[in-house]
Amino acid sequence: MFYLKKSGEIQLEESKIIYNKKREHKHEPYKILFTGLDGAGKTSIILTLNREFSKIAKLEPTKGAQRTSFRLLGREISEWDLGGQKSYLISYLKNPSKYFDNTEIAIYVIDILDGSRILESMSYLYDVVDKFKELKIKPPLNIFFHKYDPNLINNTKIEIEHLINELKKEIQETVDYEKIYYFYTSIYEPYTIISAISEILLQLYPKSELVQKTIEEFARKLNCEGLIIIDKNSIILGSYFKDDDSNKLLSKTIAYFLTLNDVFIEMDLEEQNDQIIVRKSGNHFLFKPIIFEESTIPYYMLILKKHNPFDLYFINKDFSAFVNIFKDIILN
Ligand SMILES: Nc1nc2c(ncn2[C@@H]2O[C@H](COP(=O)(O)OP(=O)(O)OP(=O)(O)O)[C@@H](O)[C@H]2O)c(=O)[nH]1
Ligand SMILES: [Mg+2]
Repeated sequence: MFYLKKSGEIQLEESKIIYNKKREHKHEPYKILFTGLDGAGKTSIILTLNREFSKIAKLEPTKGAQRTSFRLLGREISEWDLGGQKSYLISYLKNPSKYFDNTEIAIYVIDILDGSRILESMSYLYDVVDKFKELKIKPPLNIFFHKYDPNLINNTKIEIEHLINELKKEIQETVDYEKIYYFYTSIYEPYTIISAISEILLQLYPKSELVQKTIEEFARKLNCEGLIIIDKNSIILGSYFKDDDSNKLLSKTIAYFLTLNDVFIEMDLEEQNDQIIVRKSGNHFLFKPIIFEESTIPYYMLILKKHNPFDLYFINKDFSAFVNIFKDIILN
């Protein structure tokens, strides 16, 4: 009797704690931190994700900590872009609780084209990790080897790959940190940024697994080569590819379909549920908004079919069923 009562009390205490934690999480946005030296490319990465390509050419150094927020799967994400000029870097380290605390995900950007500042960049990385430890937080640390441009000539590419391997080794040996992940990114291949950020952010959302399963099922039903669901911030919520070629082809086109769609909306050519169809050398692309209700922000579906053109009648029929399931997962 006594035992039961006692355990009941403990149980209650525990569930209260869990409940409070959940409540806290519900209201507070996830904090994503972008840090690294000045000129590393942090702001350019964020602008690429927002498809604000024209702003990249005129970029000024970021002044202090710039915050923006957006919603992903119904949760608010607060994006902190920490300007990397020397005086700012020092002030972040002096006041770590203000800048680093509550970081849910950290992205550290290293300019791999600027060999002369690699040591400085590594040194700041270690400072940041120390601050995380001081604050007793353990956000996944995602290191972007940035400016890994597609047009690097062969010799440079080999040198850079060598450098990156050395850096990884050094980080592994120097930093005692549980979750470190590496990405190769370039603004000249927007999909490197889109896929890295999507992978990183979706770790925060347990329901993304269910979304992924639903997408795979739907893609098989359509018998297509590839299918991607993406939101308006270029975050890939799930994807299916029959093979690597389809993956490459579809992934590389995402940013351009989204941009084309932006143009159509801007020119008032876009009606709800309008789809864009493109055919090139036996590859058929279909880009289609997913809209639940008029007021909600749309998601987008991009499908690749090889050989056979789309049977739009069948796609539309199956599509409505898919949208209902998708909506249930997203809104609950
Ligand atoms: N080659 C190449 N250049 C890039 C890439 N990304 C950004 N840049 C250039 O790098 C420069 C600095 O980019 P920013 O985004 O302002 O760098 P930042 O890290 O925000 O710098 P701070 O705001 O001072 O901390 C700009 O001239 C960009 O055009 C890339 O992938 N490849
Ligand atoms: Mg900046």
